[in-house]
Amino acid sequence: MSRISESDLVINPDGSIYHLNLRPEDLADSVITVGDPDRVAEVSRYFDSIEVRKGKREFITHTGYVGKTLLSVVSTGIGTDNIDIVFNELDALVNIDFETREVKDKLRTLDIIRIGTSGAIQDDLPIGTILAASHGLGLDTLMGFYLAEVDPEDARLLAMVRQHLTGFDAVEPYFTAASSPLTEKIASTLPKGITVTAPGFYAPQGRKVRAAAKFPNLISQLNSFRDGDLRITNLEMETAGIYALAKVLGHRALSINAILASRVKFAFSNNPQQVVDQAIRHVLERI
Ligand code: R1P
Repeated sequence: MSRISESDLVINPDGSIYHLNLRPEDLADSVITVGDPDRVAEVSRYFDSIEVRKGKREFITHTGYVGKTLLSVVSTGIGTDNIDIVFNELDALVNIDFETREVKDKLRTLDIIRIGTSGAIQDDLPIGTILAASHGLGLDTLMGFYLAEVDPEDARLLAMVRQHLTGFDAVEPYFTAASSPLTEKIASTLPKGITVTAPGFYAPQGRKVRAAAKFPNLISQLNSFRDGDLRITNLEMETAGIYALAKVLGHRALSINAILASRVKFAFSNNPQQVVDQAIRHVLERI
């Protein structure tokens, strides 16, 4: 096994990983990720005990027990650039020996569930819906930097989506399915659809404020895609990166979206906190 250098994998003097500020023993095998650092405590308030509270920058972690299950909840901040940091560091914590800086012989698989907020782009998905991402469609550039094996079914769906998105030349999209076992365990009762991950909040998600959008029909192009019952349901900023990097690293991932906005009805939730809390309770009751 080759040794990973000090500049490729930065370990702090106290033995913690560079950004997450966690030591290997601080992390559980089941991980909930949230965007907002304040949401970490909104999840961990349901824990029976909190064993670890650590953090740095936007990356806050609480690890504790729900019944006999040890869980970590980690905030990622916004965007797939942060997902790159969080997922590589979560994987390093379990799969790299920090003493020898070598990849361990026996690799561990994490179960990673995102609880995030999102806007719906189908008019039958009202504000307040808790929606599972069956797939992540990335419109950001993260996966242009990794070698990833693509499942034939994901490749087929991506080719169909690309054909459907005529004139969209902003990026090279990528497409990855959710973990089937996690979907069965956590999301069997939830509505599902393809989640689009955008590299921004405004024009990259079809919003119009002052800056002119290059793709003014982005929402109608996305929400008119169909493959049988499968359709594109919502927009956010992390899921596709989570699904694709989890797959590259051998972890299981699922993204649960609290729908706070209807992008086709031009409306936003009156009580976003309640919707997010409902998504948190849904996941914690099934994890
Ligand atoms: C944008 O406001 C943020 O909200 C959504 C988007 O993915 C983006 O991170 O998710 P979170 O509420 O989980 O951060």
